[in-house]
Amino acid sequence: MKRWMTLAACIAPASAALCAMAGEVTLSQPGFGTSKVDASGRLVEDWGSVGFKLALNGRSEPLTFQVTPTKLNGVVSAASGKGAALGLTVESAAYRAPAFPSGLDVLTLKIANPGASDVTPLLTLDLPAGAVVGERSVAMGGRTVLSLPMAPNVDQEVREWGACDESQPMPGWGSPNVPCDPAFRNIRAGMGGVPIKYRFAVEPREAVTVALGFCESFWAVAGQRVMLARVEGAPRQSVDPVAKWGQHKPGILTFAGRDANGDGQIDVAVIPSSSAGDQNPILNAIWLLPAGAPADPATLISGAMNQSAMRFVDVGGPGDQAIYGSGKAEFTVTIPAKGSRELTFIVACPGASVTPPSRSAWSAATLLKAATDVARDAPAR
Ligand SMILES: [Ca+2]
Ligand SMILES: [Ca+2]
Repeated sequence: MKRWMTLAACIAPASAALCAMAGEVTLSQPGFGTSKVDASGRLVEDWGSVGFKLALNGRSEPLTFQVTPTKLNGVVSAASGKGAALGLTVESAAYRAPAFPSGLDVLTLKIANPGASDVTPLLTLDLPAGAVVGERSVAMGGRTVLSLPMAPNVDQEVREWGACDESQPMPGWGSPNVPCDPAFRNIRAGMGGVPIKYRFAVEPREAVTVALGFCESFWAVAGQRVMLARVEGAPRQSVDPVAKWGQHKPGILTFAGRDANGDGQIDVAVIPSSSAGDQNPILNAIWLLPAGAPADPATLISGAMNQSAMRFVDVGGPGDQAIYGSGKAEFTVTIPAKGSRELTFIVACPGASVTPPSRSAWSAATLLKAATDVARDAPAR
């Protein structure tokens, strides 16, 4: 009976999850690319695949799963995995959620501890080379591919300076129509309202002058992309680049910055003004200069101070970098005795990127409810 049902499901063209080769399960939705959970339980996407390892008391084991197709809430096609490592049992579930505009894959791990005392294993994400782990997300080539259920342990390489957020490099976005440094052609944008954040190592409590370069090349009229620029230790400044300098015209804001909290870093952020019609902040260039040094805007815009600056960043350009080097995302997870812990990862499916948790209204519960509602409303086949 069971075998017959599986074959019947494979004949129905829109039936996800049941038609793959033995041991692997595909995730799909009409009109969008498919993903799969392979026979060992790794979720395979167009950007790479993600798996897990567990470590406890100096021992480390990869998590592999027995994968079978299932229906969550009786209707949502999913891949169900059962695995065990280091005395813990782990159940996984992966399904496609109908999120706008192109869907998301949802991957849930439930780690259960059958023992009589609490344990605190280290859960490691096994990610492709080149994955950059951020504060609550993982990016590949500037595309946010994973939203993390909690902040990972910061045990990866931390560079002297870099972007530390989910903003996207957009090389060539700017089209300044006056002579200026080519850095104004490349930007980062905080799509969906994510802040553009940079961090620079300085001496603890050091004062520096920070110059931020902007050039608006989309809006022609003022009042659209209004942003707030913040540099640690200095009053924040509101900026509407078109109102201040005009469309396609580079401009500079300068700040008397200081490492106010003494952690040896200067924090820089550009965020959307809450009232702005366009909530995607942009940033074109950053200069760090000695405190009190002249910061003449025209000289900065010409590029003449790039070499002498303590630091010059062509934001979104070829030398731009994330503050975190490639690394693993590791989570310290305490599992209570006779209890369990559930973690939900939101994963970019083919062609899509995910919104970081700070900007996303989705939760594990609302994603499953949306998928369930859509599956229940789908015409019976
Ligand atoms: Ca600081
Ligand atoms: Ca730039």
